[in-house]
Amino acid sequence: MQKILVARPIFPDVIERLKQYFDVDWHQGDVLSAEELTRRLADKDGALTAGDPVGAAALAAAPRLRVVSNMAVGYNNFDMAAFNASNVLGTNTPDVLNESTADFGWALMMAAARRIAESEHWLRAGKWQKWSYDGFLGTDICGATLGVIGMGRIGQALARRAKGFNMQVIYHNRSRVAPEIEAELNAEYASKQDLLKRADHVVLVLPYTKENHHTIGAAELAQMKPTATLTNIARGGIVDDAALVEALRTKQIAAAGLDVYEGEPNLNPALLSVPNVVLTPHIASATEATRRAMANLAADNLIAALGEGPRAGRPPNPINPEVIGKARS
Ligand code: 8YV
Repeated sequence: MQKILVARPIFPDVIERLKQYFDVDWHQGDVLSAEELTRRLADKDGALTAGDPVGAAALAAAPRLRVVSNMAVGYNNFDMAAFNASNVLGTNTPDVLNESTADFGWALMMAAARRIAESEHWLRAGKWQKWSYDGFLGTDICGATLGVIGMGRIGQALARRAKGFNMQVIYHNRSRVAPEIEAELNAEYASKQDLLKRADHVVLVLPYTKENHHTIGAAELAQMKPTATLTNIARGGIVDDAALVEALRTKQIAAAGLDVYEGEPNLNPALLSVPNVVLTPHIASATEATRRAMANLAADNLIAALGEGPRAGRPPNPINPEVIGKARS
């Protein structure tokens, strides 16, 4: 039997599925350190990760390893140049999380715009004595302009929901989406600068790459409206968190909603003392149904990539399909 590592606690029934095909080394404790992950990968043919960094050193130390299946759509934790150089396949879990993640983007955006977390904390602290005409005034969603940065599958699902709120949708992306998608979403392409100036609510849904590092920093925040909100459901590092803290403190923008952070789970401590930001612990895809679908898809990818099951040799979501069938190097 081929050997695999499952680097994280996941649904036990998915582990049972994997055990039908493989000798499973299941790590259920704290997140593995880089050294420990490398050590546990050394004798494995495949692995299932969820955001764990896998780079050249780990691959070099695991000569049998042929596939690493990430239980996430984002795969910035994989050094894909190293995967390609070693002919190791990477796989991810796109699509199954689009709707849950888009729902969550709206929840976070609306919570920020309508000051839900901030007012709840105030209420819980026993500060509610009387109604006041100017208590927790927020920014409207309905009829406002939504600015989506990153118009991939999740960005599109997010934009699709804007119709019900009678919003104008503008978007920025590496390249324009197909005209029929623009028409369906009633979305107008805009330069990043134009979008930042015009949007009432900016939502980030782009993958993390070197080029996207600090897509939103001090200069970009300075271009936004003082009534605007910023929501990040993409990846830490796309926003310069220190610059955001400053912009929120000085009310350069009205509010923010963050699900992801630079250096998470160790977020910038200054964020904790800023009232006008809603903070959630990377849970945009976290519904029971979606996380189950992601875990099963990650398992499907692993099983197929290692030549087992009904799709043997044809994993559904290869990131670098060009290495399929090539010998390990
Ligand atoms: C994952 C995510 O739960 O899919 C992604 O890219 O950010 C989340 O849905 C998280 O990355 C853990 O793998």
